[in-house]
Amino acid sequence: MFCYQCQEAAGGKGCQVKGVCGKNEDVAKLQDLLIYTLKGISDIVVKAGLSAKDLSSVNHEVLKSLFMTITNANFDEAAIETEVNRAIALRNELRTSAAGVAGLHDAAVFEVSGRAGMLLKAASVGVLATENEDVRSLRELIIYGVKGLAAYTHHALNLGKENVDIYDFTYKALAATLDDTLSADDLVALTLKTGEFGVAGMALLDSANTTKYGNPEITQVNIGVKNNPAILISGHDLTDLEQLLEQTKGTGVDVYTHSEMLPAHYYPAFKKYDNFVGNYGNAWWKQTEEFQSFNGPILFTTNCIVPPRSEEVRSRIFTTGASGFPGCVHIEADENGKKDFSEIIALAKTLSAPTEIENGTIVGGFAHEQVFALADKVVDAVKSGAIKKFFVMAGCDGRMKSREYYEQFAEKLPKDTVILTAGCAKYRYNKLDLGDIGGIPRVLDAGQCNDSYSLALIALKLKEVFELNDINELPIAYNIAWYEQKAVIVLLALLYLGVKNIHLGPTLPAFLSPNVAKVLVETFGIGGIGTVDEDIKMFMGA
Ligand code: SF4
Ligand code: SF3
Repeated sequence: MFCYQCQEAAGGKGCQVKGVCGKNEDVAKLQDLLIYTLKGISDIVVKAGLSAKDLSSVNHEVLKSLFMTITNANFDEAAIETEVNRAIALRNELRTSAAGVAGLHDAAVFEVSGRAGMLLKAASVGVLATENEDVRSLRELIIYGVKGLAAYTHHALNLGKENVDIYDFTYKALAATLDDTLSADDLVALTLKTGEFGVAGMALLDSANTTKYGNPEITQVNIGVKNNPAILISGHDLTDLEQLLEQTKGTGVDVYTHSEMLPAHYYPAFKKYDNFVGNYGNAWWKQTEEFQSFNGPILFTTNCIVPPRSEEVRSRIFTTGASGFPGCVHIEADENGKKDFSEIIALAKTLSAPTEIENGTIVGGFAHEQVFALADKVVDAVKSGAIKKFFVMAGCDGRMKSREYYEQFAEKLPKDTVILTAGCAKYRYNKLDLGDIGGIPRVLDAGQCNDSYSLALIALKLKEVFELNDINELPIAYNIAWYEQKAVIVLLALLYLGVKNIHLGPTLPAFLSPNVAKVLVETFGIGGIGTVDEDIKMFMGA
C-alpha cells in the first residue's frame, strides 16, 4: 500500500505498511481500486460526451464512493469491496450504453474476480503508478480536492439539493488524472478549477443546510451532562441528526454531539428538541477516551473514526452513510433516505448515562448571516482600532503533538485580534477564556469545516464595506490547520477566491512534491508554520 493523502502520513512521506489512521493494507488497496474504477467511469463519461444530468444514479454512487475513501471515514473491507463491485457494474452498463467509443483507458475496461483479484489489480493502479513525482503530486491534489468536494455535495444531496455542474466537473477532473497528454500547467489550471467548484459545493451545502434548518445563530452549548441514557452522534451529516432527534423524541434518551457535529446546536431547527442536550468531548482524535466515559451508543455519520481499542466500545459504535467499521452495525437508508435508528435507541436504554468530563458552556453560531447582523459592531470595532486583525484558523484538528502550536497561538495572540474558525480545528482553543472585544467574542465559530464558506463570505462582505479592491487588503491573516481531504478543498476554494499568503500546518502535505510546493509558494504565497512567537510577529507585521 501507499497512501499520503492526510497530514499524518507516516514520516511525513506516506504510509506503506499500515496507515497511521489504522487503515490496513487491504482497505488501502481496495480504496485505490475504487478510485481507479471511478476514474474509469469518468473516462467513459468524458469520451462519450455524456452529461451528468442524465446519469443520476451514477452521480450519486460516485459521490458516495469518493466519500468512502476520505481519511477515517470507512475501514470496512467488505463494504469497500461491495462498493468496488457496484462501481464496476455501473461502469460496465455505462460502457455498453456508450458503445462505439474508442480509446478507452484500462480503468474503463479492466475486469477482476473476487477479493484476491481486486488486491492484485490494486497493486498496480495506486498513487505510485504515476511515476513523475510532480504529475503524481498534481493528480493527487486534484483527487483529494474532488474527494472533499464529494463529501460536501453528498451532504447536500441528502437534503435534496444538487448542482449537476459539480458532477460534470468531477468526471472531468477524475478523467484528467488518467490523461498522460496533460502538461503540469494544465494540471495546475485544473487544480484551481477544482477550487472554483469547491466554492460551488460549499455554497450548495450552505444553502441546503440553511434552507432546511435556518441560519445558525449565536448559541451557548452545554458541555456538561444530564442523568438520562444517551446517544452520541459524530460526523457531519445533519439529516442523520434530524432523523435521530425525531426518533429519540419522548423516549427518555438524550442526544449529544461529538466533534464536528457540535455546530448542529447553532441551527434554529434543532433547538426544539428537549433531548438535544449538549456536546460531549472534543475533536475526533480524543474519542478513544471519550467514548469510554460516554457509556452509551455512538453513531458515526461520516469521518473521523478512530479504530476502537476495546470490543466493549466497538459494540456501541454504529455507522451510517459513507462511514463504516468492521464489526460495527451499519444502518442503511431506505429508498426514501429514511433510516431506522431503533436498534441504537434500544441499546441506549440499557446503558448508563454519560460520565461528566467537563461542564459549562461554549458559544458558537457565527456563520455568515449572524455575523452580517453584527456587521455594524464589527466594522466600528475595526475602524476604532479595537479590532486590529482577524485570524482565520479554520480546518482540522489531529493527534500530532505539534498541534499544541494552535492552542498557544490562540492564547498568545494580541487581545485586539479575533479568531474566525470552522471545522474541528477549533477544539484547540474554543474552551479557552479568550474574552471579547466590546461584546464580540474573540473566537467566532462559524460551524463545520464546510462552513469555512461562511468565513469567505464574511471576508467578501468586509471587502465590500471597506470598499477595497482586493480581499488581501483586509486585516485578515490565514493560519489554517489541515488534516484530511475536506481541508484540501477548503484550501483550493480559498486560493480560487484569490486569498494569498495562507499558512498551513502543522506540516505541509506530503503529497506536494518540491516543485508543486514551489508553485504554490510563488503563486499564492502559501507558507508553513514556525514558532508561535515568530509567527505572531510576522502576522502582526511587527
Ligand atoms: Fe496514512 Fe493518512 Fe493515508 Fe491513513 S489516510 S494511510 S494516516 S496517509
Ligand atoms: Fe475534523 Fe475529521 Fe477535518 Fe470537518 S472531523 S474537520 S478532521
